[in-house]
Amino acid sequence: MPHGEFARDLLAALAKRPRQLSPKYFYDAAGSALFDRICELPEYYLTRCELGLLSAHAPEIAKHMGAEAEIVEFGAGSLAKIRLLLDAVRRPGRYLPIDISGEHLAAAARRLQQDYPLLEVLPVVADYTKGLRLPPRVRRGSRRIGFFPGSTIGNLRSDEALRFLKQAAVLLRGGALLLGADLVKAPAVLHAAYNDAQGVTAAFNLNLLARANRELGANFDPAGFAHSAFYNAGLQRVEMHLMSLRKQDVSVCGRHFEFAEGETLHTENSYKFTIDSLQALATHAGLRPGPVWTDKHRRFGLLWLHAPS
Ligand code: AVJ
Repeated sequence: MPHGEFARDLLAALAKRPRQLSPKYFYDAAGSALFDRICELPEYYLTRCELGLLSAHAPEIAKHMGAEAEIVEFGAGSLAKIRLLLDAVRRPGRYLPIDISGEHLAAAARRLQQDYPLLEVLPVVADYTKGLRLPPRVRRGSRRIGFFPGSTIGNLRSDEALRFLKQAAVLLRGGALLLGADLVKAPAVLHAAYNDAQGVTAAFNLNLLARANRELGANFDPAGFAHSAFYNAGLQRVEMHLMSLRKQDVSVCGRHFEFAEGETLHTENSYKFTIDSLQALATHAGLRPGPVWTDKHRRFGLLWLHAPS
């Protein structure tokens, strides 16, 4: 991603009230490494739960995918989850991981290609929340299966989520979308997942300021801000903020901004869903709900959503 976009969005976020920035800017190299550590935390059940569902049901999911399917992964990251599915697919067709971070994606795609020599791996550098064009299908009639794991859908506003699902319904016509999403649950469990004892999530959140300092020559004092994460029950979402601990001035790209004590920069929303709310949203987007896989505590859901032809 060009640095210009980060500068532009951060300046715009600081200029408006309330101050809010897209969570996509968490994921520079340091932020991606911190996110990988979050996935290993005892409190952060999401990744473990989803990996458990994927490995337990991979044979059944592979049957739904069919032979020589073309798998399109939205926001592909480290490409760990897809391996569980690829291992269960008899004849893999083509795999198109889509991510905004080109370097990260290219390296992960090379490693995957080495481990699955028969699979055609075709990385696509793009922002899948914007209009997305994919290379033509390998063969006419080959089935396209979308994969959107990690509850990344929870980072989108409801209008963005709807737009994404509508786009998926078109791109995957005749195939299906496998969607992983975090479910509404006891606030204490959610609170712990975003306020871990080791402070890794706090470091992940605060890295945004360090990134602005590194890339944009900003002068944020990371010690002058605190990690704040809480469950907003009315809106069914965990909110993350960076809260100014005192009145302070910050300069970014030569422009000055004042933070009052207690004022925040809103850095992320993580919406939580019910199976019903997800299926209703998907139906509204033109997808047709199919099988659902969930764990015994109903913490996380994997939904199969048909894309009609
Ligand atoms: C990868 C966006 C799903 O919202 O739970 C983890 C990112 N933020 N801890 C999430 C995240 C704080 C994560 N998603």
